[in-house]
Amino acid sequence: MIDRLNEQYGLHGHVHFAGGRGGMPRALIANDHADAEVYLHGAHVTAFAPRGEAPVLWLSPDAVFTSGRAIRGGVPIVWPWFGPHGSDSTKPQHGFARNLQWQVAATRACADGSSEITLELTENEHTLALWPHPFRLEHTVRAGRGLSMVLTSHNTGDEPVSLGAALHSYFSIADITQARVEGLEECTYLDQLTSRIVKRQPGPVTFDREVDRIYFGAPRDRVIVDATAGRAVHVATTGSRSTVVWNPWVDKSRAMADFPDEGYRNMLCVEPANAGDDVRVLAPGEHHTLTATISITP
Ligand code: TA6
Repeated sequence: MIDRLNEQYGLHGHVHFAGGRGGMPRALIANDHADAEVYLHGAHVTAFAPRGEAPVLWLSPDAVFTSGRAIRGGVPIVWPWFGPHGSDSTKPQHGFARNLQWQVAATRACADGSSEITLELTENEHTLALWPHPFRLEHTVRAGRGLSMVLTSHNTGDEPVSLGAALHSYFSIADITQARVEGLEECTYLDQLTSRIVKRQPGPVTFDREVDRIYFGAPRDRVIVDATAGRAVHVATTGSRSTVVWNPWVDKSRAMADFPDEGYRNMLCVEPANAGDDVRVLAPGEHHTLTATISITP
């Protein structure tokens, strides 16, 4: 399979395919500007670093690479629902797209020196059992000076569908107690820990305990200031009016088998999403695009 992928989609100086953890196939991007890694499982970006920069994404050292479950860290694709299923708790949290193997649809060497790969997922008997709708899901990842991810949902059926989604991005943080998120000031948010709506975020979001919030508001750049690392991570988005911010803190870290007990100190999730009441309804034949563009400044 790896040989066929390299024959069909390998691009010298940009993308090649290799076996990864758990024997799972992955695309390795290496160009003049950056290194990145994308598993076909879940179309899951597991690594991104501009050349000369420390890794931008956090990947759990205890992550499990097996079919049917999500890799912990990087950018899991939450789709077609965010959080627990609306009515059936036996269905997987955050939907099924991150638990399944996707197909490579295209690779491209871009004029600016960045590299692009498009993966796609369509319905099968497993997805239809969980969500009785046909669909085509495309994820285009472009790695260069920045990382851009474009998740396009196509309603290929003849009924309207309601979609929840998130680019559930785990960022690498030098010290969470010295980090803050700017760009959410004044936003209303749903506190997932108390199920309370809080009217406004006073100032930057800081972290001294578990934080699990869905912020609502028009898409603006979110900036993660990692003071200890002396850098800022910019997260721009389109197609989203909800941003999820999550740090599990110590108790949740210890409760997750694929997450180091102290892992919360060095990670933070800021997730462009269609979550809460920002779910999107697609008429037959319609499509919706959710994007995240990540860049680093000193
Ligand atoms: O994005 C925040 C969240 O919804 C949290 O509530 C937590 O459950 C996190 O996602 C991770 O979920 P997962 O299913 O990947 O363990």
